[in-house]
Amino acid sequence: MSLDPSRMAPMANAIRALSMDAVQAANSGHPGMPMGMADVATVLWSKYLKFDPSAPHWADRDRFVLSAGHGSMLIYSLLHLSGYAAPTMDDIRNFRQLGSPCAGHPENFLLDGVECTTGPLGQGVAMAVGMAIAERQLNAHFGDDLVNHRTWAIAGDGCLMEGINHEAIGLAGHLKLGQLIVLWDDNNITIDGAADLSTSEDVKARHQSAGWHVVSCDGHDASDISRAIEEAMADDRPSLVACKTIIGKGAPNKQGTSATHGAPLGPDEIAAAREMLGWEYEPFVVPDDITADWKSTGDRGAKERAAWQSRFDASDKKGEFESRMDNIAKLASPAIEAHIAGLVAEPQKVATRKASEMALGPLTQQIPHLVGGSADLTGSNNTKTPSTEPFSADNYAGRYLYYGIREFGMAAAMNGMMLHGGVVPYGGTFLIFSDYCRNAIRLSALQQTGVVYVMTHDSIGLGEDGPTHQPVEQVMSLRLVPNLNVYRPCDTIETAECWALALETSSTPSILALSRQGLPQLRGEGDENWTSAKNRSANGGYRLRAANADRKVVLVATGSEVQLAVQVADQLEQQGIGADVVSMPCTELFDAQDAAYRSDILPADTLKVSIEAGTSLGWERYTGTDGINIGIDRFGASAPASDLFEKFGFTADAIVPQITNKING
Ligand SMILES: Cc1ncc(C[n+]2csc(CCOP(=O)(O)OP(=O)(O)O)c2C)c(N)n1
Ligand SMILES: [Mg+2]
Repeated sequence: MSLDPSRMAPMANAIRALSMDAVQAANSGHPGMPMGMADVATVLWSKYLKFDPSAPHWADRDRFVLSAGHGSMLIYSLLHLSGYAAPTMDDIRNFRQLGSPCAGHPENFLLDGVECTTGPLGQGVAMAVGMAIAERQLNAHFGDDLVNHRTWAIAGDGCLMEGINHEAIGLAGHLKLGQLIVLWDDNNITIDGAADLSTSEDVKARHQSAGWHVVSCDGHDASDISRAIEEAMADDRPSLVACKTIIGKGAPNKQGTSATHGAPLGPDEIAAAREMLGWEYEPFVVPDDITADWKSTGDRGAKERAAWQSRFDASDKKGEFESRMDNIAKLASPAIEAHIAGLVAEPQKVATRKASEMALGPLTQQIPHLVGGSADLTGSNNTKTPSTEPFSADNYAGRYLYYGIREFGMAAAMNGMMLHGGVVPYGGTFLIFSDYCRNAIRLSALQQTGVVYVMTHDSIGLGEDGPTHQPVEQVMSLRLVPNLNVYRPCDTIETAECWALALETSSTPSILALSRQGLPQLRGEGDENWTSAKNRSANGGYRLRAANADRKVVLVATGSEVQLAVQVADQLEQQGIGADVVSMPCTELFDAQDAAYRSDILPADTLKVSIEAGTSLGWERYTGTDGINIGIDRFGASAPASDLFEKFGFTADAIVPQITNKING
């Protein structure tokens, strides 16, 4: 159907009314952005966006990202009005209240149609880039018949001002992601006042120089908006549509000012806005004719979906496509069985980053979903395998992204790829630069996207590059993030096990903290005929070696320090002091074990000693306050790794006396 443009103004006003009334009822929220972008959103949803409210998970739907997440009432209005099952009008009435899916900022896990969680400015656009990458990747394999959709993002001045925007548009321009269209709410207002208080950059020229197509329009003129969108759709570059808008449009005294950005308009201004808009209905009432117009916006998508479904049903790629969109959990462990058998037969002393590459060999060979990459550290992160050809503008079938020096952009793009579906991304950088991606890692966890971060050079053990590159607080601080599994494996077999676990937890992201330096293989015995049931890392921490003499000590270590714990145990045993060695590759998984298991591994009547070349704070949870925590609570130094471990007390000779002194009182 094609809506009469004159019908669009009342449709847009329905968004305005719902937004100002919901914010007023909550006495909190952001009316300005939804009111300002109501016209653009109405044109997009009624004429161009490919969606079917009755099938929100339809794989070939367009993706719509509200990057300016503070304007959440815009997407709640759109979903409700166009006929999604949720949010209901009651949900909208309860905007921002406990239990309402209409949270302060849009959350992907609360509502279908909210493709990603937004609010941290800039990341929505960067996730949209990831979605557009995933779309092209799948298109290259399955063709236009099954995968051919656009990714749309609405972005504010803030989204485009954030540093991550530079990374995101650079990547999108380079990859020529022509199916990506960003609609810029060009209102020259941010919280502090006029945007030009803080910026005078030419946003359009910046996009052009990054290889984007740029077009402008009057964001309150439906036909001009259509013209610009059609131009953007026709261009084979990613497009920025600069929509000149008035923030809070419709509120006669406050529109155009930052007063409408993030506060209720107040009863008087709302009454005046009703007058100005000719909106004579009570709060949360939308008249039938306007509701009917809105409901009809989904008709086009329903038809397109039906046509897609017939193509899909007739396609010889149907089964393959379904398995691509499916969870990969079942595939991960079987893929590494032969690899682990090889390690049992022939132990290998390699860095865990190398062990990761070895595990990735069969994983990427057997799991087509896996799309790797690195932020310009491919050779150091060991993320590239023979099965993953580069993904580029000339080869969207590729499975390896050269993200460039864009750690934050990479992390956000990976979130977008995973949220899109059909693709499970992993990406590498140095662990120290996890801080550069930090808020995207947090959003992986919040959004329940099981992306895998391959973060190498995980301690002072990286040596000569010195303290700028040596993680100290990173491993422990990442453990603080809810719903994030931080793995620090100690050898080849643990690394493969952690990879399997990381891929089996599709709604929990994982960080693999991997060593630069070579580590002996400590596992092998008992690992014959390995299957997922024998994945010892699955318990998070386990007894790698039991005490011989009467057990007095339990040494708990991670990653490169597990071999050291073994040396310490040897020396203690020589003195007749029994010591268990517990390897703890993932504290989160250990915490999830039952109390009996945990107290068997960390018995109350022993001296517990943690050894990790990182911040010691936090290890008391496992050692008790009367244990010993061997860590490093200062910045490292530039020197060969062995000298650093010696200087900072990570030697058996330095640790053993601390333990014997404590035992002997
Ligand atoms: C990373 C980040 N920094 C700061 C904020 C707080 N914040 C929310 S909206 C906004 C700026 C608003 O400017 P704009 O994007 O132009 O939105 P508009 O006022 O036009 O709606 C800020 C600073 C945020 N949400 N995310
Ligand atoms: Mg603005």
